[in-house]
Amino acid sequence: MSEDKKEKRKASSIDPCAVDLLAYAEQCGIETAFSRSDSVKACPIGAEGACCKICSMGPCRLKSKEGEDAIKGVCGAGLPTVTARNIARMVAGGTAAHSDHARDIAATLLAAATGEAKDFQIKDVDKLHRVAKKFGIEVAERTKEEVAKDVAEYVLRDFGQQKGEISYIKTATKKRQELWRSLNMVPRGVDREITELMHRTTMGVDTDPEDILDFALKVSLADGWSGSMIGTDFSDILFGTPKPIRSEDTLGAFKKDHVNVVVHGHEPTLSEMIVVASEDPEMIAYAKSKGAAGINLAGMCCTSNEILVRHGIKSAGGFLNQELAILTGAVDAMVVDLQCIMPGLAIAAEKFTTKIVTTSPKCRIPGATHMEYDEHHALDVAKNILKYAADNYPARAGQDTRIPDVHKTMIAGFSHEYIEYMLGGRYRASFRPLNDAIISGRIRGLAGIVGCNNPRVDQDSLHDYLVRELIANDVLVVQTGCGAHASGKAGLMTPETMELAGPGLREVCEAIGMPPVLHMGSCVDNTRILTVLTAVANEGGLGEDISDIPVVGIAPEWMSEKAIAIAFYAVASGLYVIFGVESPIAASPTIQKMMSEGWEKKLGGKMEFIPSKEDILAATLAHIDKKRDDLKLRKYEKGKFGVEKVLLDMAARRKLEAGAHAHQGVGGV
Ligand code: MSK
Repeated sequence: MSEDKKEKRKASSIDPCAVDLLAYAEQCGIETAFSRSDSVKACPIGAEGACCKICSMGPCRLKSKEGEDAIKGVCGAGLPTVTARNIARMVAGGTAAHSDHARDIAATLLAAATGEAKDFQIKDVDKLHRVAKKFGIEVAERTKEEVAKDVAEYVLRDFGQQKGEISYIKTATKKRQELWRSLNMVPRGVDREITELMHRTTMGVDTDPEDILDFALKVSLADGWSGSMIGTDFSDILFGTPKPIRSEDTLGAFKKDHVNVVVHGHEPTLSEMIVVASEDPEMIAYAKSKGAAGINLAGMCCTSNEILVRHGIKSAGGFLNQELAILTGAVDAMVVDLQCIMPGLAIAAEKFTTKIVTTSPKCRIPGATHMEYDEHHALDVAKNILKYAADNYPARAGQDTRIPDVHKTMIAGFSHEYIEYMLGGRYRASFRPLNDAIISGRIRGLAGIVGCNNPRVDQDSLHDYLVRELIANDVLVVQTGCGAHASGKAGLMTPETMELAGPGLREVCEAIGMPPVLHMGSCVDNTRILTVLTAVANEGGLGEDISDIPVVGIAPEWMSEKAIAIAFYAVASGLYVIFGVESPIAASPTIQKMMSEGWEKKLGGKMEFIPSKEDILAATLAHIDKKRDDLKLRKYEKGKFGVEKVLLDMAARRKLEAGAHAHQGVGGV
């Protein structure tokens, strides 16, 4: 190993379970993403967005000490064009991933409605009706299956539509819809926009950087206001809208004497069936027949978030924990669907008895066993997978394991519907109390801290710093994806965390009985944040649009193209978005300016890459305070609040609702 590599910072974690398992990996010479990130140097040209490889005249390395105008690719493309094209293609990739996930969920809803997927039922009829009404679909005197069929067919059109507007656009604020229409930014159909972006960015088509970025924003809206929103809504209809639920989130999720099965990836369909199958007495008896005490299910990444928020299934953590779970020596089967699944799983599994099971027709991994999921026989597939895991248990029985004895309680499941109920109660469900708390200065502003882990920084370190600092500064934090896992593992997702909050935020949390850090679900559930912010804007008092609200979106440890797609749709919706780690546009000051100042003028939102956590914090608070000033709200001062508003506590709210219950003669809370 060269001297510079020896001196290089070792990729590590602030999670004690990860630190112990990484030490074990090093001792045994087992490679992981952490060790590979130490030995594989990032390409400095590509990392900054300065490499063009869309044709074979290159790859062209557009780096020059004389500045971005001093060098061109063989075809004459300048650096801003190349950098814009590169990030635009990331948006296409991310939008394709979220939207293809959503397409499968919509197909499952349709199959459930027509009786073709008999193992799936429509669990949340209230949500089905709410979604149907958004699209003007009749619900009265119709069966849930009839309504679900119409809803699924209506929305499935979004994918292949060639003309018109995608369905959910009409749920944005009026002002935002008008802005998008004036900019020709409303997507016609998901597939059409992704295809056109790939076409525009191939050799010799669109070379105007601003035009490329504008179109990438349009594509991202097909993610945020179609693909991902469909994923969230339809998962709620099929499996239930999340409500707060207690669980745990650490690598201590395994049990030595049980058949340990990890479900990993993103889609909730097969994992829902595995939850059902794991509780089936026949399956438990089968596991016992193999010498195990039972079946222990744990989640990983966003599949974990899906079954965590609906069933309280314990999580073994986020993206960077996937190989570490195998290193515990306790996993009998890791069952994966798609997205964020490292091929390195199969390499790690070779050293243990763990079986990697791929299930999606879209995702195979050399070295894994493929047991294909089919929605028409979903429960049978789930049972076969559990049997396969149980059959593998005897190979591990009696062996040492390294299951960390670390357990962190968490409360997950804050859907936008529940937040509205939590704030106002069943009969007065409203975001008014949240708006009032921001107006009075008890809550300084809002932050969504979302996105991945990336071994180029210590696992969870940026998430943890920002969450703690922001709540201490009276900023209410919402989280999804692996950001939510970081806080879950750190024990920050409990009501007790209000001890760490500033005095105003703490008062609100105490009155409402909520943690200052809210788990809102998986990556596609970032659309829940869009829905909350749209409702906050429509509620009044904080401007007319998302761009007026004191709020910032942050992905401090991002790594995925999907994170870039989310950032683009968040900006297009009016948010200031900050990304940490590396900047894929660092090579081009023109593109940086376009995505910051340019987008702020055009869209009221902007995107910046800021490597230092202290600078991210400072930029977040400065933006929140600027938005407060623009709204002419009182200046935020810790511990000093504006106009006294009476916040209803739980007891007072129940009393009110009991009154409404007696009056209306219907079920109470
Ligand atoms: S799983 S996209 S590592 S958040 Fe949704 Fe986590 Fe990022 Fe995958």
